[in-house]
Amino acid sequence: MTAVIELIKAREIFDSRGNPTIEADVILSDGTMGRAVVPSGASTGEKEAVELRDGGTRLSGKGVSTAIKNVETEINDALHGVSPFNQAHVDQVMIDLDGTPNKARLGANAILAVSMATARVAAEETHQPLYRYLGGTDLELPQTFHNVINGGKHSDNGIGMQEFLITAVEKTSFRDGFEKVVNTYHTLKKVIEDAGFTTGLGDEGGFAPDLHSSEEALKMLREAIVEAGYKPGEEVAIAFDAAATSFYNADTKNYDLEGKTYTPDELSDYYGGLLDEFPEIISVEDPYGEDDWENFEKFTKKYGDRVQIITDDNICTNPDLIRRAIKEGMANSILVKLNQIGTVTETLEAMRIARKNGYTTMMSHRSGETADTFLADFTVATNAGQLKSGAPARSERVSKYNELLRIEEELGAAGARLNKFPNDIDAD
Ligand code: 2PG
Ligand code: MG
Repeated sequence: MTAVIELIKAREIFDSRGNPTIEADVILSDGTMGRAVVPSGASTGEKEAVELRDGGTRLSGKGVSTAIKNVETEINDALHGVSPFNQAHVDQVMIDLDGTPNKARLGANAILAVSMATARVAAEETHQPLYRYLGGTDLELPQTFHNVINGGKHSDNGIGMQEFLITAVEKTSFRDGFEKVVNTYHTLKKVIEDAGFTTGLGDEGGFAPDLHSSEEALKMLREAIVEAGYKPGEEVAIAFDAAATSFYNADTKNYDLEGKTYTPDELSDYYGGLLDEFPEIISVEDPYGEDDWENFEKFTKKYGDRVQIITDDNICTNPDLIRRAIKEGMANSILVKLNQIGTVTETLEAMRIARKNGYTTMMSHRSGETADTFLADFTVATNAGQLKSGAPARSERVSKYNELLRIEEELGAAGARLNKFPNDIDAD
């Protein structure tokens, strides 16, 4: 295993929203190649590493030709002759080369594409699947959460909260759980149609009916679960990502949701009411905005024993921010997105800190995705426990689940470990 990095190429391809993104190829001295593509978010946290876009008029300013140039010149030169097997070193070389705290100079999209493609080529070189190369042995399939009603910034309807997700809690295998989700998804389509709404899809493959409230969306989810023949909460449960930054009013410090204004305390009561009305809700993400740590923490104190509370926009997979969140008791779970921080190594660090401190981890896609399945392998490799990758529809979402089906087959369906929500504590 003496092959070293010989050449790094990059190109501009397009994501599921028709926006440009970067694909990188890392080629070793023996000709072996690893390829990876980076995704892109819509509800991006302010503290996310910088996605370098060209600006100007071409492709509405979203082109990534500067980031590609950075890969093919500076990054290519700095990594020439470096071993692909030392991921931490490869990532550190790029972090140092960039020299900014948020990867603003070379672009987190440029750096991450190379970081992921390096892991891929190293796996390829050792003739192992990516999940095995990165994760070794004792791996488990995640609990998956599926965004089946899209609101907020992911659709044009009247629903203020961003994501309404279903998850199969009772299952005998990953496939069994996924089939329950698929059955519920198809039933949901009928429920929405019968109520007289259209069944067009939002950015993450979920339906985007023009409902007027989040409560209506939750009612439809429950109806779909029941009509599909499952017990809400016991067999198929519900989660939501409020993505509250998108309805936070920075001037008044209140929240403007679906035509009403809530003070932070009123919003807490509103959520509390939803948890009472829908006891099948087991996980809540971003109930407060990204500059509202205080109210986020208050919410966790009040409801943290009852449901999983995930912080996303506030911590952006950033190890330093995660340390602060843990110290202040902000949540009890973190969302993990590789492109929020920009390297494989820093993402692993973020997860390690969270778990050492009793936080659960949920791996996440972005609303702008491609068919790249890196995320599925990475979820298994890190024993993340949970993954959200959108509805069981549209290839850029389903590609990850299909990869998990393949991984389960490889690990041996019967013997494959399955995470039990929230973090295996009730496993026998
Ligand atoms: C989120 C993500 C993924 P986006 O807020 O959790 O669903 O959305 O990629 O648009 O930031
Ligand atoms: Mg989120």
